[in-house]
Amino acid sequence: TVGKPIKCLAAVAYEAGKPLTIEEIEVAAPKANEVRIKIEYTGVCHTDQYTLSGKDSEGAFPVILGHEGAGIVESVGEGVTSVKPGDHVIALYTPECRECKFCKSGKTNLCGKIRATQGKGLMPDGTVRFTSNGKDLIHYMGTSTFSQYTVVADISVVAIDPKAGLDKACLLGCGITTGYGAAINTAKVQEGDNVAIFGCGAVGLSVIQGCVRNKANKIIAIDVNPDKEEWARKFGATDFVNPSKLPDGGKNLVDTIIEATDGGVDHSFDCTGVVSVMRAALECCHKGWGQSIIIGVAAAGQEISTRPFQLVTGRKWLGCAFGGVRGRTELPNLVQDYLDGQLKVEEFITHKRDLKDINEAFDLMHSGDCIR
Ligand code: NAD
Ligand code: AHE
Ligand code: ZN
Repeated sequence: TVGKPIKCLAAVAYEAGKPLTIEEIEVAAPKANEVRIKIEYTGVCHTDQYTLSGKDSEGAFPVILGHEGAGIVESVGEGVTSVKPGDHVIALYTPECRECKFCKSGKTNLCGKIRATQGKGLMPDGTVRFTSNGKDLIHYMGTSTFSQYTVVADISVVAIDPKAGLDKACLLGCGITTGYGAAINTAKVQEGDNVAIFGCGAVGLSVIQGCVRNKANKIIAIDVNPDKEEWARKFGATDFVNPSKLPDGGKNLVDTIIEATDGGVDHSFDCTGVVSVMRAALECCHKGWGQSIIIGVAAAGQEISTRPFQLVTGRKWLGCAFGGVRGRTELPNLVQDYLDGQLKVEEFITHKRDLKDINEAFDLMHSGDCIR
């Protein structure tokens, strides 16, 4: 049977730097190998704000943003076998086709199958499923969760245990999985390691959670927002440094961390997207083996730098997207960890807003008491 378009509300970003417009849009039926999802909940991630700001080199408008969403499958196109109507699902901005060179390598979670069209805001066939007053709206990160209904590729969705509330599960669609995975999959933090986490938003707090799980020794959290100290300690940080409160205004941040850890940390994580912070994160690593993981997303045109000597003397600079997690294979296990009480998720939820008030959610992101 051929599905019908659905009219629903969505938050449309018409222009960089402007608030989202809540309006009725039309969502076309899923084509072959596509899935239409009724989005129940979505988080707002710093990356949505970054694209809305106009600093994303791939950013394009008008667009429906949002990439941290969960919902219920409404209908599926021809050939879809992995999910069915009624399934509770999380949308995946990092798809998993299991047949491209990347997926088959076993070395990365970065699936290549639809990356080119996804980056242009298009479905894999090069067209869009959203219109407003007859005009096309583009997709975002293959997910576009700031809409009551969205359409995604079937490789960009995973079914989960319906026992997990979708208001919680949506956060596994980005922030929590990203930080937790970076600590466990990418850095492979070991028992007794010393670590430094720069930036204590949802991503940084999730890195802390992964380091605690792997029994790290010193877990040093760094943030310029003093309100984040309480948050970092609640998630298991053993130390907190506010660079702007150091005697020298932060210039000695790297030395402070090196002194506190007998020569530097085993692992550091940038969860800010600020390139000067990325440099500090690398340079506070231990000579010979310390590694720094870049998670933060930096504005178009920004570049990282350090003295090559930092790498000559054995430090490593790494990075990851979505915590190195293969969504279709691994997310059901993370949901299970949450259900078993092994993974904190509810703790990240500080504010809830209706879709019509989504612009408030963007404003709240800048306040210290808002995590997600
Ligand atoms: P957030 O805004 O909630 O948190 C960022 C934190 O960094 C805030 O607490 C802020 O006070 C702190 N900060 C800012 N500048 C700082 C500085 N100079 N020194 C120390 N702390 C500073 O953001 P989030 O949602 O947790 O995301 C964090 C970053 O990770 C963003 O850049 C986001 O775009 C990126 N991100 C990347 C991935 C990925 O897959 N690689 C996934 C999710 C988010
Ligand atoms: N479009 C940006 C790149 C942004 C970016 O790196 N995004 C991450 C996810 S951030 C989630 O909050 C990602 O998945 N990267 C891998 C990829 O293939 O995009 C730019 O700078 O052009
Ligand atoms: Zn995100």
